[in-house]
Amino acid sequence: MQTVTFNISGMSCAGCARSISNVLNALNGVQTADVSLDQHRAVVEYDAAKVGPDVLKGAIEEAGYEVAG
Ligand SMILES: [Cu+2]
Repeated sequence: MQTVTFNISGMSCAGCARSISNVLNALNGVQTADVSLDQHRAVVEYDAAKVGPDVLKGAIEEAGYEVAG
């Protein structure tokens, strides 16, 4: 398992964090997605054989949020 952290802007409430969490968890290869509204951050544990940071980042952006770094 690999872990990656994304700094996310555009989250304004718990619903946003939940949306992002749902989107990430729906991806094949994602083990856990821990989204923090307070820290504007998502920590994702994933199987590198199935998915990568680019796909994870793309999914967050498609959900309507911005990823910085
Ligand atoms: Cu919200």
